[in-house]
Amino acid sequence: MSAATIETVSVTEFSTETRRWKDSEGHDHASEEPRPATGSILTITDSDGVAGHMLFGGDYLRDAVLEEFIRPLLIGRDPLRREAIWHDLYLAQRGAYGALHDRALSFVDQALWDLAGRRLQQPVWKLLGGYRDRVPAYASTMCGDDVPGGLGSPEDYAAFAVQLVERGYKAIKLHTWMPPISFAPDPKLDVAACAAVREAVGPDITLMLDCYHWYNRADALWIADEIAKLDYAWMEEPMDEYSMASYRWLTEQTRTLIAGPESVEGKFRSRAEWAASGAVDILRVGVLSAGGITPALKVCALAEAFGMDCELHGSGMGSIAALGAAHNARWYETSLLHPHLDADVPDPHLLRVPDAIDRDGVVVFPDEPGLGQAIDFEYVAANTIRTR
Ligand code: LLH
Ligand code: MG
Repeated sequence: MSAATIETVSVTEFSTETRRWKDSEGHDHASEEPRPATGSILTITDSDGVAGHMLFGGDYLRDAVLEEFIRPLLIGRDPLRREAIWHDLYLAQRGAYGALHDRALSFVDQALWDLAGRRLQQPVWKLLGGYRDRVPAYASTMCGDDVPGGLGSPEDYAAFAVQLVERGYKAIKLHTWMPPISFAPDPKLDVAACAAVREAVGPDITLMLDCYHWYNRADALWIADEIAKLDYAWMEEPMDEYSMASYRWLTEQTRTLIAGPESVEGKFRSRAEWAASGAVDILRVGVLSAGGITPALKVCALAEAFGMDCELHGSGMGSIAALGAAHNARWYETSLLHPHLDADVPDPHLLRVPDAIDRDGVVVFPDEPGLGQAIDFEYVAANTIRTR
């Protein structure tokens, strides 16, 4: 039987609405009213007419990236040979000098997994081994802000944490204050927020901290030691992750488990250095930032070999698929939450919230073939700006 081959690679841009906005440093904030937005879908179609899709926001797959790198490396290939395609894209990155970024690899990899699931009529999390069919989610808060009724003080975090526990969450990760919105970074304020939340939710809720990302070693160690007293499960990214030596220094000295890296480039290779150096206790990887599900799973296996948990950064159905495979991952990180945002309401281009959290704070994985992104293709068709 001859294999199907990839015939078309296209991006559809459509009008939609969002209830989030990003500040100049890329942190998400809640919007009281929905704002107009442009969504994009990468679609890869094979010679049997089977298509795989990847939904994304932002202008990340420009014409030059599609024309110069992606189409030449995909068209005519067997879409099920993801590892071969991913490896060729990875090799092309060196000479592309940043033009072919890890997000592009991630979108292609996820669209190819979606295609595989649709072709084989199976959900991707099951194709990847189906270690589990559900996972507890931790509520990941937005950063602190200066919005009335938002996240302006330790008391605000405590009040929001109570709401999240009432909603069913068994774990909460605080993102505290980061410039440019609100205050200057302040270790004492971070610890005060951690203490207020612990006091409000009691001892049985798992808590984590992701604070200002550019503290120095002394401040990071002080915060880590203080939150150890509050029984925080881990701390992440309190310092610039380009200094792996600083993380090794911190990890060696504090009782709080240190998780990372999140923002460092280098996919599984940089994570191998972090694991081998003892720079963290919990190894992290993002499906979006590390080039897709395929490389993220290599990090999970690497962590397993080192006897470490692997923590998947970021929400999305690619993370859910990876969580279906990795038995050393414990939690799903929700999209960033805020008191002004009802995360149970889907964006208009979705049929439902694809990673819905049940009343026990658990995500039950979808049964449908592919990634289960719940894209409303009728809405997309009615609101298409252009397909290229
Ligand atoms: O700085 C931020 O806005 C957050 O740290 C954000 O990047 C978030 O994705 C995160 O760190 N999650 O773990
Ligand atoms: Mg983080």
